[in-house]
Amino acid sequence: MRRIRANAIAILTVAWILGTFYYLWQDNKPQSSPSSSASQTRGRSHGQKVVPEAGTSLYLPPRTEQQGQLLGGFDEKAYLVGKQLKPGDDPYREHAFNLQESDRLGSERAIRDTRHYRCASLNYDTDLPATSIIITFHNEARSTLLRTIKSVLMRSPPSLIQEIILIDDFSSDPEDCQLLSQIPKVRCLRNGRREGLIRSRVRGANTASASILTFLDSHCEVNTDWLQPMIQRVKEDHTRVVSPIIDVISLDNFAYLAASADLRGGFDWSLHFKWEQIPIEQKMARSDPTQSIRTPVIAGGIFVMDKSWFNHLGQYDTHMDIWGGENFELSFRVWMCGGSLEILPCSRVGHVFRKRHPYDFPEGNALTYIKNTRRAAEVWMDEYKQYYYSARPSAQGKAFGSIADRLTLRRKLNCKPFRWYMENVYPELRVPEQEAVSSVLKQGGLCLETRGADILGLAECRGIGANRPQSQRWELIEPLIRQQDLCLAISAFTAGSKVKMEPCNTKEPRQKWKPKGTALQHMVSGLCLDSQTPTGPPVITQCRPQMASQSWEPQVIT
Ligand code: UD2
Ligand code: MN
Repeated sequence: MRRIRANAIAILTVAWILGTFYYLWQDNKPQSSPSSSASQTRGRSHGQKVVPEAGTSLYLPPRTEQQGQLLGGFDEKAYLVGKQLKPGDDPYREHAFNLQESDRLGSERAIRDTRHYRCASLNYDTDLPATSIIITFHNEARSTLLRTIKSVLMRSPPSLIQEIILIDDFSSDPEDCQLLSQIPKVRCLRNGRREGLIRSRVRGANTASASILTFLDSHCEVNTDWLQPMIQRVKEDHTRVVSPIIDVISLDNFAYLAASADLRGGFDWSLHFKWEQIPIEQKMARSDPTQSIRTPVIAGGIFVMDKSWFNHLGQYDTHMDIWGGENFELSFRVWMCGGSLEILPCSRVGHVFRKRHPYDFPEGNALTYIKNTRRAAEVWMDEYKQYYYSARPSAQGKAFGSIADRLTLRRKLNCKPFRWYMENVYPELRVPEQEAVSSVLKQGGLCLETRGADILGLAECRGIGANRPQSQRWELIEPLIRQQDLCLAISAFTAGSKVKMEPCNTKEPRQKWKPKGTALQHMVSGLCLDSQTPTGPPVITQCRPQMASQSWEPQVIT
């Protein structure tokens, strides 16, 4: 009898061990990636680098006592079954990721703790303030949305989660959101029309009751202790805006992959976001891998910010539509108006990076991106916006609405110029080499010329092409009007003041000009270059459009 019992125990033990191994194997098994519509690549992971896994250890989520009650009366099975892929459907069609894999995973899976091992021994204040989590979505898959919410509830200290605010941006099925509000702490707001993520987040922020805001995309999974480092940094200094390292959730097999910890956010002049290596000097100076990383811009979707600071700085530009550009606008504003942006390596959040937008843009994808980035450039980039227009010529002339309110905000907040941002925050962003194009400045049949050291006047245009004399050749490189090393400068800021030549200096306000119709306006005084009499030296006078003496036609010398 005793032997039978011993055998039974032995068999059960072996079965248990085999079962455990099978479970581990299943979990690590690479999934097949079916052919997909994802071939229309747009490279939207912006160069996020994934670090190969070193000795994967299976991390099981902490089973707190609360676990069972995390979802309250919410019927998870019914919610997920309500919207599953039908046999034969393309699993990538609706969401631009493999829905079949996402559904198969379940709502609560173990993910590897991808932080540097030294992060685990850091301590945080015991009295950190709670946060409102804000998640906006438009037709998100139920399985990814629920996994985002559950990961937050599972992997955050409950006392830090005041509420989770979902903004349903007019998804086709209102129940996607409504049903989730049965989960304790989850609130659901539905837009009466499609607003886009920018206005939706502002709506969420306006109803948030905590003093700290945390923004997440609707297809994330937060990792171990993701929240404490971010709240700690914001508590210490409310002007900091902080982001985690954004790990990669594969859009094909939903594997959770660690992203490189040596990256920060950057961009090129077309305002295209990209991940880039931390500059080498900063990398060398980093003795502590848990230290925060200063970043010129944030990716945009996942960040923590003090609510009063968010409001004080003007929330978002709510005239931006649907998607895109708001991350630049927010980043420039935070840096230029007295705050800072950083990435915290001890906070990790996974995100499904996609290769195309799975949703429509009512005004079209390209026009919307141009409108949004153009608003950011016009409000924040000062004279550097010319590089944006050179990199994105199609933006010229496209509608972008009124920016008067945002310019008022910038003035009210007394923000620094974009030049300051370039010199102090992002000196690595190179200003494109300007091709010096020589022109003549024609007025009627006459040309502006220099006579001797610094005297100017109008004279008959001479020579053609390469035979034009040097004294009639001008290079218009905003804001300067150059002739070799000398630049056009006003002698005083009052109307009637003479214009002369002096050594070029881009920081000299007397040398800054911009085109205004066919006139050339001095940027600081607002007065225009005026020939007055054809023989005398030019002066600056009140701008009067259509005045012949203020009309200058630059003609490129070929
Ligand atoms: C990145 C950001 C994203 C946003 C965007 C630029 C990350 C991880 N993601 O793009 O948050 O800053 O760059 O704008 O940094 N959504 C709506 N209404 C819409 C369109 C989108 O609610 O009309 C939601 C969408 O369901 C998602 C979020 O906004 O939860 C971001 O959209 P995405 O995931 O398509 O953007 P992503 O990750 O490519
Ligand atoms: Mn996203």
